[in-house]
Amino acid sequence: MMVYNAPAPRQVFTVQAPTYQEAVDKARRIYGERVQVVQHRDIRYGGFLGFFRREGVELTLYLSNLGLRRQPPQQPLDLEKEKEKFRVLSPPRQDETLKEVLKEVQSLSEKLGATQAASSQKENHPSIEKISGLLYDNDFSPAYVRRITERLKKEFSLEALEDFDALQDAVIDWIGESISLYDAQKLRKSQVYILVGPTGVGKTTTIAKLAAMYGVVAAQPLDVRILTIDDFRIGAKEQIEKYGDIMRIPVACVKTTQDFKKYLSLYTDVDMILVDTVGKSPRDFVNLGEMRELLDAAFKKAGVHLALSATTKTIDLIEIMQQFEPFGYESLVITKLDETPRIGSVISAAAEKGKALSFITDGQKVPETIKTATVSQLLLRLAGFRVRRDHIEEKFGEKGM
Ligand SMILES: Nc1nc2c(ncn2[C@@H]2O[C@H](COP(=O)(O)OP(=O)(O)OP(=O)(O)O)[C@@H](O)[C@H]2O)c(=O)[nH]1
Ligand SMILES: [Mg+2]
Repeated sequence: MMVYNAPAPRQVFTVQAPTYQEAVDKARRIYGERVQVVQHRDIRYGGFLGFFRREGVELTLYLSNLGLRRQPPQQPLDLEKEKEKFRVLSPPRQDETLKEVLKEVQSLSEKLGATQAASSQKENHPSIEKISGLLYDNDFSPAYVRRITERLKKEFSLEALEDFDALQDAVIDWIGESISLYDAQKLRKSQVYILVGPTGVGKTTTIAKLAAMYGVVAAQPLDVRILTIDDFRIGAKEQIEKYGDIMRIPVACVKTTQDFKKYLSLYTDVDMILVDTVGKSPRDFVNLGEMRELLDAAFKKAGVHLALSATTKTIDLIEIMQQFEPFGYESLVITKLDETPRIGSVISAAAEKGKALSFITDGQKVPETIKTATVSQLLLRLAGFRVRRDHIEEKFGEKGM
């Protein structure tokens, strides 16, 4: 919302609107109940470069101190009375006042004209176009880019827009603020970690990385088990068993809900049970339903997390997120960040759906290519921007650690 400076008492100012009533309403909305009409005149106003100008009314007003005390704040303005006041002020003896008022009106109209010109200049300002180009280069969604450019137009004056470095700093800060992070500490409490997601995004690999992270390389390794419900494809079970063997972490394959329940009751003393799920296409709802049933068996102490590949377009990410919504997933794991220099699609989709990021993975090697997501790591991946590492680490460094 535009911020108006309240005029000093007795200082005149103008308001323009299509009709007298709308002008009064607008004045009261902006300046409050104390507005008093000094004069009104018919004008042509608004428009762009002289086109699309509309007919309307311009009121000259001032803020009354007296009226304030007499009039309760919420009492509607009596239009007839206001018009009457205008008529009272009109007679010749008020000539001097009117002259002054008109002079003031003229200077205010000039100021207003300048503001309108500034806002249209901002519209196509090279700095804003450059920022928007950079955001698109990073694959941010059109909606996200629009939000940023609108905010720039609102918060930066025409002169301030010339300082491109300051603009970049602000935009990077805003992007950082739009990223929400999942508190990884919660994982230790939920015991069962279930990773869902579309085919081939890297669920199995991520489960292996998490098993290593928590069960092997941690300062105080947890007692970890892996369950896989991916029993259908040739080689799928072997893939996760191979990792399990190397890390000496037991891997079990579950085929039915009964199986799943059995393992959960067997593993009551285990610190963390990582569940790798079958990678069906998110469009395959029947299978999602089956999987949901399986997951329900562990639901109370389980946290579901959604794996998404950073190489996916925003619009597809949003569709996938929507289709996995019935699982009530708690966070997003972003995989394959090494395969794309562009992180805008992931940031845009997560911001749009209000989801938090927990981990990012950036390679095929197990276990070193997984990290707890931090704002700084993501911002440092922005291409084309001048990213000040010191500044963002100071501002966001602690988040997600
Ligand atoms: N570059 C890169 N490749 C990855 C990453 N994570 C996984 N992969 C690779 O992506 C491919 C698929 O990984 P999987 O872990 O089998 O994926 P999945 O989601 O379990 O696949 P399905 O079980 O078939 O749905 C493998 O070649 C992995 O090595 C990553 O962070 N970066
Ligand atoms: Mg898999």
